[in-house]
Amino acid sequence: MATTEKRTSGLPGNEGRFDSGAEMHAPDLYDHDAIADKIDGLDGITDEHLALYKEQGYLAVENAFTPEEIEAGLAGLIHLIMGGNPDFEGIMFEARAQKILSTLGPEARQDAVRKLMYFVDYDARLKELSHHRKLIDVVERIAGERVGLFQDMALLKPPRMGREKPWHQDHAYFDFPLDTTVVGVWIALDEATLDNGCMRVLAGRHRAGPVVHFKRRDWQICDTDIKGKDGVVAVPLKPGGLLLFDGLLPHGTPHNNSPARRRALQFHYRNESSRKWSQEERLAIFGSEGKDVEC
Ligand SMILES: O=C(O)CCC(=O)C(=O)O
Repeated sequence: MATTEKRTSGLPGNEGRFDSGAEMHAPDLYDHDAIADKIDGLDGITDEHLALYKEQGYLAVENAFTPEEIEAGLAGLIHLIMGGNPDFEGIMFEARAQKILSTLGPEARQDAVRKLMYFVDYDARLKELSHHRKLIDVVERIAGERVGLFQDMALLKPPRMGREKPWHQDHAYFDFPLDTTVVGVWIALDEATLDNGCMRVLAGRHRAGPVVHFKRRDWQICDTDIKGKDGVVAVPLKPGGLLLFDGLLPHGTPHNNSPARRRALQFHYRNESSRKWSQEERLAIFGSEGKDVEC
């Protein structure tokens, strides 16, 4: 990988940014038809697996990172949440934490965070994960050329509180033409289970192209476009497992109703030869309500 693109979070200071919140999703919105098969380790990915990635739009891999690497990544996130790097401003808290944030101690404060954005330049441990040689090799095999990291975020679903990330295509958030290879990498830092909000994907649907998104509980695919569709695959993962997925693959995660944390990193890479689009070009494809949205 040659580059990390220069990115800014656009987020104001650590203390004041809250998710907008939303009503609860329908209880059956994330029902699944199957559980994803897993590959053991990034070294285990064969050309047949890559062909499967093209067909189904995702690959799930257990043991992609060692426990030490995951511990380092978590330590990096917690360091940033606790204000360990005063230059870092990319934290958003859960809407439900708004009234109580100032009363929270360090542990409880961590469980009020919804997400962190654009952090790899603020913590070497997180940067190392995003530039992990074995991971980049796999992403470059998918892209067929060198890739660059263009987005990094971490969505943490605090116990009981972590709200859903409604069904969406990540490409809808990015100003890149549709022929860009966008590869998402979602890394489990805790065990991600059916109960605490593991990923759900609509297998193979990336091949049918873009879906118009609307502002509902988020910038999202309408529930009615998902409900009753065959091919929903749930992707529970152990810590250190990861999901590789196509930028056009519809995916989402339900509310965390469990007492367990569900913390994850998400990196996005694109092929280096890709062009940029204007926001207007993106909105013309994915829907006009998606101005200035972020994943
Ligand atoms: O981590 C999650 O729950 C979902 C993250 C996601 O899909 C996204 O932000 O695009």
